[in-house]
Amino acid sequence: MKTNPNTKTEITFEDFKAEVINDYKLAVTSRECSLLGRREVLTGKAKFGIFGDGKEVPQIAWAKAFENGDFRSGYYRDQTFMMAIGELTIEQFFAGLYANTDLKEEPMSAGRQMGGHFATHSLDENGNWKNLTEQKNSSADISPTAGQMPRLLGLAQASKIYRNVEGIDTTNFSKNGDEIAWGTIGNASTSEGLFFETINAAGVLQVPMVISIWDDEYGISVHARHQTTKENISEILKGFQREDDTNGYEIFRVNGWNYAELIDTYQRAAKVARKEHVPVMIHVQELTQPQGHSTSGSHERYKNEERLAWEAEYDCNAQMRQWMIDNNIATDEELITLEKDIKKAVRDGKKAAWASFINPIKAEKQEALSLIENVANTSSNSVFITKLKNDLEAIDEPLRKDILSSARKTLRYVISEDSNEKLVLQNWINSYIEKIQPKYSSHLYSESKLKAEYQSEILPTYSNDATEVDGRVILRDNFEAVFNKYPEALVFGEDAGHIGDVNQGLEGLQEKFGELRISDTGIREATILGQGIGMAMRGLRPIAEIQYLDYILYALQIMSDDLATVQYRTKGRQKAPLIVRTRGHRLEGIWHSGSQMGGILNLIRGIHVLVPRNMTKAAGFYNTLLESDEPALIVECLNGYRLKEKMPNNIGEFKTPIGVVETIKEGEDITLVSYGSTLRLVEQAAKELLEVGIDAEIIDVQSLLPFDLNHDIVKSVAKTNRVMVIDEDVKGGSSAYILDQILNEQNAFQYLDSQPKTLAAKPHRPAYGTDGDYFSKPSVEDIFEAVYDVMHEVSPSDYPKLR
Ligand SMILES: Cc1ncc(C[n+]2csc(CCOP(=O)(O)OP(=O)(O)O)c2C)c(N)n1
Ligand SMILES: [Mg+2]
Repeated sequence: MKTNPNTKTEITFEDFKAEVINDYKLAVTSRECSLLGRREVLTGKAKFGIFGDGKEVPQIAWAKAFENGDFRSGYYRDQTFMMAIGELTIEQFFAGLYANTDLKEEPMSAGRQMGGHFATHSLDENGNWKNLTEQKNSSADISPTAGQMPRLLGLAQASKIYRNVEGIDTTNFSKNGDEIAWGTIGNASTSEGLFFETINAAGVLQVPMVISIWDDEYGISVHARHQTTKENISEILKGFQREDDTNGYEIFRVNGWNYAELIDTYQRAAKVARKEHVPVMIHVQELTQPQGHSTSGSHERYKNEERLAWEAEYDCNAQMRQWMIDNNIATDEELITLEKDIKKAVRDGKKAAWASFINPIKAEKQEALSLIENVANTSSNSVFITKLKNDLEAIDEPLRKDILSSARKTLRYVISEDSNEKLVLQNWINSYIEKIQPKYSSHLYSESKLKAEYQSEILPTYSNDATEVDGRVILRDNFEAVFNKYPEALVFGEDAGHIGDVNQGLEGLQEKFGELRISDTGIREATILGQGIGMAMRGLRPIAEIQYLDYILYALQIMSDDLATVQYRTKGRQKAPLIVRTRGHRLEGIWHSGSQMGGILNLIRGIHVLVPRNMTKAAGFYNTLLESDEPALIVECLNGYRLKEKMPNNIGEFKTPIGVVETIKEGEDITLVSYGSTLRLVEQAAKELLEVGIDAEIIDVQSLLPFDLNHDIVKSVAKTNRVMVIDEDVKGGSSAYILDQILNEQNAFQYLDSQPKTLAAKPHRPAYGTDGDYFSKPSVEDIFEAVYDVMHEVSPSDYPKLR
């Protein structure tokens, strides 16, 4: 049997034996980790555990086919695979369970994710790409079932791009596009729409993706008969099998306890996918779950005696063990000794992991104790403080919460006392929070030198004879410059290819740059997003187009759960600088007016949200983002494509800064804050307000996330002493977000002479037609009257009641 695809000759029986024994060792080590891991949760040392027991053997077979440069996009059962590729040690496994915040101890997420969520490092400590072709890669897991699927598609597509698009520097990312993206998913999770959407898309795109379905017949307690038609996912997906004259899949079925067949299957799967770029599905059946789903329950509640007996017999490790004995690879006695040694190694690893988790915290506890004691010794409330100290001291295995909570409570007993000891404790608490908080809060955004905020503005410049063109022409010409400048940039979406998008911002570009870079996709927003995430994780610069902002809701789950958390959940060791392009605001009707900004803003912290008021600003944002390493959503104004703008002569070069507002009209009486399409109405209302003697200042936010980094809005409010936020989202949506920023982040309250106001749309979706819009969203008259009312309150005599 060949177990290494690169080995041309058959290996000797002795070599083969050694390899099998090694594999078995790994399977047993992983199993011991699962067993002990569960105990750690049940005894309270860890909070939650979800393990890979019952899925060990197929993962070992898979790891043999997994090469440097390949990527995994999987789920919480894959611990054995991670161990097999050398990316998870026993200590690291337990460090994850304990939530060790030290990335060196817990490289998956520095304790941010619960155990069982795996990742490798694509970036070094400064945020620079490592050479991904020289390591085995795992994109960082997320918990939502099937959420790994859209990204998997993009990881696979990257190989196709690297193989077929010329001019890209592939050094760190690809060798001739030979990399496979390997996915895993549980049988029950194949019920999710994301699974089916991805399967179809990969069949269309013909990308090197191998998806393994770990089938244990259950999804927690729910049996396959409630999950899958015919209770068999590969049976119902048979139609995807490629035929002589069609695209499609290679589909394999194999039993998860059959070591030899598994190895053979994975080798064959790898060959097809790697060479031919054909997607492969491996349905791994007859798997078990020896300890049940997770530490939250026990499977005896829902599996009958017969099933439990079957699971005991067909446990993949037990089957492999028996196979080894039957084939004279090892004796029962030898295996007993081996298993005993492994038990000890896992126990030792667990102990070491616990020590490295708890010892630093114990040291912090000692520091706090001595400072609290010092305060107690000098305070008239010594009794109470000493009790706090004793309570903390009694906690043998403290958490940071215990330490900080005791220290902070101590201060309450010395509110009206002054002492040096109190000062020392106050300073310690402040510096402790400063030191510890980033362990939990850093890297929501990039912390590298390529952070988008660091890109400075380059203004558009104009020649004397600059012509006025439709806004979409500026975008189009800018995109052309972008695709010339960055061979790794590509755009895809519904109608984005052949016709150059529904508003022709990409007109003619497919002819210039080819179908791989300017592409049409199916109608499948979630996987359009996933394509972008996966390709961005492999060094490309994708622009994923969502045709209308209204339909981003289909992709919002993936943006929120996956894209927005990439940097955070890996503590900066992976990135996906994807640009999501969409268009919205102020068109027609319930599903074509794109105003749901509040929902979006609150769900995608971690992604920049940019709302340019015209196409020159929009083009400038693309140029800024392509020089940075962060994901962003750009919402182009739907009604701006045909409005005239002056054509700049530094197309592709000018940059709109991130997080910087712009004052588009100066005024004395009130600051009006808005963005996007609504600004045009605000400008009109401001003109009309001038006629009645009200001089409003107008600020275009431009960038909702990040928001006004220079705090320019409060400077305006300090001058006008009044503020109103106007937008077309519902009340409590983005206007509430903006007002919160102005009041709580910028402390504008101290400058206000009038109540700060928001003016937003009606709570229902916008009705169709001109009147539908007028009676649904803020109109020029609404804005005029709202502002006038504020001034009426200030001076009823100057501004008598309108109505
Ligand atoms: C979107 C979503 N819904 C529900 C859950 C809760 N949940 C976690 S695992 C799971 C069952 C998954 O079963 P399966 O896909 O068969 O994987 P297995 O655990 O059996 O390996 C469920 C319902 C979740 N994590 N995400
Ligand atoms: Mg299952």
